[in-house]
Amino acid sequence: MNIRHITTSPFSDQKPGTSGLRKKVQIFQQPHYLENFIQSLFDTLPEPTQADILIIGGDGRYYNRQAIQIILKMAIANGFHHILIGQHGLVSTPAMSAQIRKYQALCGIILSASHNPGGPDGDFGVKFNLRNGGPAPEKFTDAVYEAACTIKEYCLFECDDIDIDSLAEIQINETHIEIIDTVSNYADFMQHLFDFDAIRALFKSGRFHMLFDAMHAVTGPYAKELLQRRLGATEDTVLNAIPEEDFGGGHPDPNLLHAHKLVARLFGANPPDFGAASDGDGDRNMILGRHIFVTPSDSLAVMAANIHHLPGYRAGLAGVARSMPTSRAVDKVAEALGVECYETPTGWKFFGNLLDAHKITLCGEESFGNGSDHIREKDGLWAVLFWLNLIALRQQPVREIMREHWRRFGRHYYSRHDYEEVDSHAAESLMTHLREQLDSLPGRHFGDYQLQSCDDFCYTDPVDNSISEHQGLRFLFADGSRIVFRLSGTGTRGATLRVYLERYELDPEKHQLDTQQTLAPLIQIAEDLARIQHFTCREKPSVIT
Ligand code: VG1
Ligand code: CO
Repeated sequence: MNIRHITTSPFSDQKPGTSGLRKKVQIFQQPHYLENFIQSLFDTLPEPTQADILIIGGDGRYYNRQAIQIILKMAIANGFHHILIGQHGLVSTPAMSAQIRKYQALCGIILSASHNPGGPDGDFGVKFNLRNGGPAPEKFTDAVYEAACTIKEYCLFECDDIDIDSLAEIQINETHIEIIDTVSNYADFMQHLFDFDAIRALFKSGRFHMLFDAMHAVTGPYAKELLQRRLGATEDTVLNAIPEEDFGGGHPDPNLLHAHKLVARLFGANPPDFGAASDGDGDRNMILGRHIFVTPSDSLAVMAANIHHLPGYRAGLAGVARSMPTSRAVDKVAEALGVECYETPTGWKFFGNLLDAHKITLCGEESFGNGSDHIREKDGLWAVLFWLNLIALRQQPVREIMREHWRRFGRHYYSRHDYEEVDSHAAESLMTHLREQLDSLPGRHFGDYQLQSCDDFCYTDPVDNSISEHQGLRFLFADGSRIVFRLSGTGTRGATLRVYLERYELDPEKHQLDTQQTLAPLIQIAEDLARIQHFTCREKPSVIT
């Protein structure tokens, strides 16, 4: 047997964040770093039985291939009998979730830092999902961290690198390895959820043109298969379709800043009817129409209001959930439909329990993520297909769909202001400064706005009663406006302060205003409350979405 036991010692910085362990590539490349974390994961999982499957894949970023070889050799040494690997090492996050569920796998390891840039100087990450297809719950990630803090040894099977580019089955030692095509599996799955005939007819009419920006990340092959091959969109539909290790030098984050070329097309002369983009690992989405950007929070609300028209969701909604900072647009829909709306902390892992318990059908986050009970992750292309199906059914442009939605439910003007890479201590001080005021602020007036309540968001999971504290500071005003402050759990340098701003407007005459202007008074209040300029030493946010 070629199993080597290698002596190691713990690293102090392996605590998983909002979604897995995310660090600079150079950190992951340190001797034993990836190995320690993976061994800690394997030690926390139940001992694999003959039937247990492990799936490995990533978003194709720099270090993906090397990491897969390391994990593969460790998995063989750790007694996994059956391992599936995405061809070329590629598996999008939603496709991973779908595969885990399809094969009832024990665990899926996703190598991705999601929307963070890649390349030798970029970021790398490891996420792990368990049997239900979703990110491991906090109890599990805490246990992995504990194991990582005391690790003394890991083991590795010594063999040549394995060819992950051809679809094949390989036997090594006691382990059966299969290289699988997750693209066609995922596309087959989507076909059951949406009315492909209706979408095909829409493209065939010749009156509808769309652009999808894969941002040189993992969704390129999936989007080409679905949109161009199966749905008949023209060959020029998918942009930047080839996954690259550095995402073509770009930042694979589908928002107004990083997908600005696509945005310019939709807001320029002769725009296509519909535009969409997704992130590094394919779980995020951005939706655009002619001269209109649909905020992710609004997208969730529109989905909730229309979901029962779609083939996979004829039974309607069991309930909905949104992360706390996500705008309350979906709450209005839930109220009108008489279904429960849950408010969870940021990060997809909190939706898993609600989905498993059939308490919700649909969920989403303001950070360009929506999903449903079809898997246990957010799903970028799924959201795009949802919108295409909706447009095909309603025969209306995106702008018209939004206008009608706001007329019925009111409009939530919404924006997120991010201050990236600020000094970690300064960011903590800002949060402490805010926390110290929580008791004294309610009732106070800020110009026309009266603060009704504020708190440090604490979530009690309605399924397993687990408690998650300090999930962000909420400031609610008498007119329904809201400001939320929280620190990111996915950054890899310094701290990122996120300020979420929201104002509700019922009057249809006021549904076409400029978002930043409409939110200007709240932006000022956020500054007054948190002294952002003072603490961060920044005059303006790094990113506004
Ligand atoms: C960010 C988003 C959050 C999302 C997370 C993972 O986290 O705000 O909504 O769930 O990224 O998304 P944070 O802690 O930086 O705010 V992804 O696309 O990395 O899987
Ligand atoms: Co992502």
